[in-house]
Amino acid sequence: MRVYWHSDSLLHDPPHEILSGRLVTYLESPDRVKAIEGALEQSDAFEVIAAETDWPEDIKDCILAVHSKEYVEYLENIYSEWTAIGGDKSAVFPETFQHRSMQSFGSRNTNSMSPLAKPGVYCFDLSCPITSHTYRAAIASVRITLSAARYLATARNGSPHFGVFALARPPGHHTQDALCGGYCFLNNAAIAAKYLLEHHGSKCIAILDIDYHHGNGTQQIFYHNPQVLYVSLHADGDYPYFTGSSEERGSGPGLGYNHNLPLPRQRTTDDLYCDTLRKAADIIQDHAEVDYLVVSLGVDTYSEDPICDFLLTQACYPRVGEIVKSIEKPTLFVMEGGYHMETLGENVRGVLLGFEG
Ligand code: Q9C
Ligand code: ZN
Repeated sequence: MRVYWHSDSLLHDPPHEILSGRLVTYLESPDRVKAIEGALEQSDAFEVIAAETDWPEDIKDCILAVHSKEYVEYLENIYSEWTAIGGDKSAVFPETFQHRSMQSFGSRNTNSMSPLAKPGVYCFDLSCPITSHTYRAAIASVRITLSAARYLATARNGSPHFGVFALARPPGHHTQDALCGGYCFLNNAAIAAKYLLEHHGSKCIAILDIDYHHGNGTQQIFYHNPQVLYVSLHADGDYPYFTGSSEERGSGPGLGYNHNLPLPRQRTTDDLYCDTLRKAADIIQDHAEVDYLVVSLGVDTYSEDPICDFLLTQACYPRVGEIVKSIEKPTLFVMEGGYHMETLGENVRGVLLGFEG
């Protein structure tokens, strides 16, 4: 299986985040990519390739098909604006959040706002510090994902379960059209889905999100869109807290194209997880019009993950890959979360080898 990565994605390296009120070392570290790459290189089954730096299609247009222009300009410029007025040089952090009850005077143009105010408009938590290199790393992450998507669309062989892995970082699934959070700045999976629809003649994409956390960003981006079927397995009642209920089914023309399968924290075992994943696979197979599968791959479902509460063992990951394979679609795996450094690489490898099986 081909694996795409890019060294620029390591440049995003904030010193800390605020987790449950504590200032802690940033969990979503560049070492994650190195650990995964190291594990994949140990197997002949993978070929690790650097993403193209010269993206022929305009990468900016692919991003703007998902994210607002104002938001992308914010990501690009906020670090220099913030440091120019004396903000801490290590990273931009929100100082306040624009609560919905503070919007009663209409939405002011954010251009006129203080650099101290803007993060409160474009960010929803304290896990998205923006450093001098964050924008460049986020663009690299998109580049990785689009290179993999293009390979999938152009080089797919006859095999019904042809797959490619985008070793993307920073992750993406918490980013909405104009809002970052949860270590995510640009929604790689969503941008890839749009790209396959707009540049490779796809009629319908399924996004299967198996990160531990609900992909509020991906859900929001496609909530009204029947061309993107979003199916998510995630922890009930955990971060990002306000989304992910099974009652969220999509809206307008998108009604019926959003499926949330929340699972209990502390009680989700290998068997319960795989049974539920098979239900997700059935939902996707009920939509015969799906021509590509994008998997938002998180392995923060592992029992020892430092911020998560499922009980999965390492033996579960090849089973997960096998169930994804059973969907029988050309499949783009996109890296999302997973924070237990000692097993991160092996667990990702387990899923991919289970798929190749
Ligand atoms: N107690 C991804 O896995 N902090 N993002 C959560 C939970 C943010 C996770 C705190 C977690 C974001 C891509
Ligand atoms: Zn996660």
